[in-house]
Amino acid sequence: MNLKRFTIPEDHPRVESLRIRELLVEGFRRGLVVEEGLIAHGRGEAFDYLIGERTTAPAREAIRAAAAYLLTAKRPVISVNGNVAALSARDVVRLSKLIPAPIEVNLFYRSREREEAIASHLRALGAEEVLGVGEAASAVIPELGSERRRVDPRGIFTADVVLVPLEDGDRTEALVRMGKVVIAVDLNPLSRTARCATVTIVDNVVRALPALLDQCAELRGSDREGLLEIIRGYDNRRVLRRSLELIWENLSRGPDGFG
Ligand code: PTJ
Repeated sequence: MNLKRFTIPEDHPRVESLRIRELLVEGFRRGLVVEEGLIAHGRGEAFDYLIGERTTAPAREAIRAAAAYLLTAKRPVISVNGNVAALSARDVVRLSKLIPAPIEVNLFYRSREREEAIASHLRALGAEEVLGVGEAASAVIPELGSERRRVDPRGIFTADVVLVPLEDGDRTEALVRMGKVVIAVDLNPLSRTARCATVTIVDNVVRALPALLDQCAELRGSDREGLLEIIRGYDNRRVLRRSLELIWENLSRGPDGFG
């Protein structure tokens, strides 16, 4: 199936951003992404612009802490929604093998068709087992109204560390209430997800996941005490504040602050 409709000129000044959009549109046409996911991406793009469309120093600090949490976890899990499947499925599969951690499909706009489409997309890229599809999501996150409450007892329900790249806030809050460590990737440092998560990586998921892979590969050989030291030294409030200050600094340079 040829999903390409338009050619993006290589020399376009915003070629990278346009390519990312195209991945989402392709994901939408394949039934992975929901219409609302395209809108959510637009909000993300606006914040990406404000942080300078690069992985900032505070994001790198969060990525380091995220790697330390994932590598010391007893039962880590990677949660995947439609946007993440369209943008970063390959990196999710790589990360799942490297940590190692199972992948669970967990959707806000849940439908069996999308669950299956996302799971088979991940399997086609090498995922061995994908949790959370259909009846497998038989456990319930307490005090959560959305469809995201239904989770796999072998995955998110019993996990100690949950990676939620690109998320809506209510589940992050509920997972933290359950005593879990939540690592979020969210371009909006002011979102509820960003403010509730244990570790918030304020970065585009397309840059954050490759950086997290590199960081996990680098730290994998470290001893447990060294990783726990990274965790103890991490302060998410400070990192969020620093991300906001960077946005402020970019804005205060005025029209010349942006490329
Ligand atoms: O696939 P589903 O059914 O689970 O639905 C997925 C969406 C994204 C539609 C759903 O989770 C949703 O509505 O999310 P929100 O509440 O719009 O939140 C998405 C957050 O992700 C916002 O804070 C955006 O700024 C942020 N965001 C969007 N694109 C990216 C991003 N963060 C990192 N990388 C991106 N590419």
